[in-house]
Amino acid sequence: MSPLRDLRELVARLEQAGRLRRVSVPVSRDLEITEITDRVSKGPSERNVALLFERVEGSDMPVLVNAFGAADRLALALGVGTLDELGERVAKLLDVKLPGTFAERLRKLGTLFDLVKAGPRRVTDAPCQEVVETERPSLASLPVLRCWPKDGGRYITLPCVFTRDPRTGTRNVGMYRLQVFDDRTLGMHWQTHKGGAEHERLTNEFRGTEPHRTSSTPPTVGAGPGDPATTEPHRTSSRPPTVGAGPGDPAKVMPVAIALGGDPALIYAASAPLPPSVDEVVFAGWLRGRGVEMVACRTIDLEAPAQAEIVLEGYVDPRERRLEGPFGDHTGYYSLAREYPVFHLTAITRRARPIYPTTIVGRPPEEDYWLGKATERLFVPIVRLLLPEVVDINMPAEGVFHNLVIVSITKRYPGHARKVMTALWGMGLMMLAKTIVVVSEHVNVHDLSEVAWRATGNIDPKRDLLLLEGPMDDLDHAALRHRFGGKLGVDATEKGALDDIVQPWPEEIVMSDEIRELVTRRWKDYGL
Ligand SMILES: Cc1cc2nc3c(=O)[nH]c(=O)nc-3n(C[C@H](O)[C@H](O)[C@H](O)COP(=O)(O)O)c2cc1C
Ligand SMILES: [Mn+2]
Repeated sequence: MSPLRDLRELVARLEQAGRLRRVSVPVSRDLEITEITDRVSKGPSERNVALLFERVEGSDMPVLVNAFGAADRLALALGVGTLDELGERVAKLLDVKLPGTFAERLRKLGTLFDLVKAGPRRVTDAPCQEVVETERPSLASLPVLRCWPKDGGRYITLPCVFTRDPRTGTRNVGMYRLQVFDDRTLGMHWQTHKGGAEHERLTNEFRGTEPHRTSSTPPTVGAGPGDPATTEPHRTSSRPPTVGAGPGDPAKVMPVAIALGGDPALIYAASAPLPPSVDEVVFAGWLRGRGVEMVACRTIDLEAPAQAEIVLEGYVDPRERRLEGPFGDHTGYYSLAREYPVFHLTAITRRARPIYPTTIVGRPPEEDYWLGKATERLFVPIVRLLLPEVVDINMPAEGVFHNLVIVSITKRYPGHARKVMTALWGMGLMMLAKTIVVVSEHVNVHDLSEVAWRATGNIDPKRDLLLLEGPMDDLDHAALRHRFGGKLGVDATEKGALDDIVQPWPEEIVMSDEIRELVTRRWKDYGL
């Protein structure tokens, strides 16, 4: 299957597969699209389809939602048969053992060749720049949704946010929601543990120094983010920024590009917790088997995906903060209003007739659960590289990623489950996991009924619970304090001599094979 290039190809493929419905009656972007999407996402699997709203009140742009909201649709978007194939591809890539036979060596070369093909391709003629608005650009034409009744405003929910490390030029792409403050200003909700926030801190540390340039060609339109004449923010809001002097000083701001739509693999990659040294654009290119096409932005020194529907160019001033939220979040609760950075728009570039992609988050399961599932499947082999005792991992919808991680292991020595818990808490964004349940290798981590049975029956709370404190997800409303709180490890493995138990561990009840076969053979005779 050839890799998908953009949202249009995704829409066409989903439609062919009968997994997309067009809604042609007029709908409101205020709450109505959310309620429709929420019902579809939580309904029976036949009803859980991608939706293309063709007539959204107040905008000419159709709205695409729930395109990634099921295993089969996400697999289709990422060009694999099943999400498990993602893990298999990573496992193959990570296999660093020197291959013995010539045929194996060739296969290995093929895998490396995939990586070479993954590099981004620079283009000059880009669909995302069919229309370029640099004079008084405005967000007003976008059908940005108001998702839930008590939201603090409208939110762009499926963006790819591009930033770079001011010292090295290393790119980051993250999916961070954006609150519309006015036609030229957005709240930038990158949480403190994320790549964009780190680039912002680095920009702050490096302020006063010459900004780092990655591209050899200077921006072609406009005088760059820092020219006070072009970027003095146009304020329509009554809430001025609360911290910092006026934005716009070139040495002190960071350029930011926000892409809406584009290569589906890149949209997924923006949501994936890759290590900071891994460029999401290269990763997306590897996923789709062909480098992502990138084009120079017009008013800032960054690149944007050429196949995007819409690109918002602008900058963030690290000294500026503004109240963002509340927002009905993927925890099922409203996240509280807090101080976050602010994005100032310098240009909009777009296709002539763009599709506006968005998503709904709320009480699980919603679309984002499936994006997380793809990450879980991809990361199992990466975790196993460092923790070979890990057999499988499940982060169920009910746990909204960080609340519950279930992991099965091959237990070999005293304290082994604790070693795995503490190692996971030290690995990238796994640091945010609140509860880690460790079960034995034979347990199916995806069977929540089995896990509940083992995890309550196989523990003595005095012996098998590990309680500690550490960094917590920004959105955790129950934590001791914001971004810091308690963590629970549950060792639900079977106990034995390794664990120094004083009463013998009983045997699990299993029928003999002989009788099972007999009953299967005679099943019809019983008249059941
Ligand atoms: C639909 C959706 C919305 C998200 N919104 C946010 C957000 O507002 N802020 C945030 O920090 N992370 C958000 N995330 C999670 C990040 O995208 C994720 O942690 C990713 O790893 C960030 O990229 P980074 O690791 O390069 O920072 C969201 C994820 C999804 C799927
Ligand atoms: Mn990243």
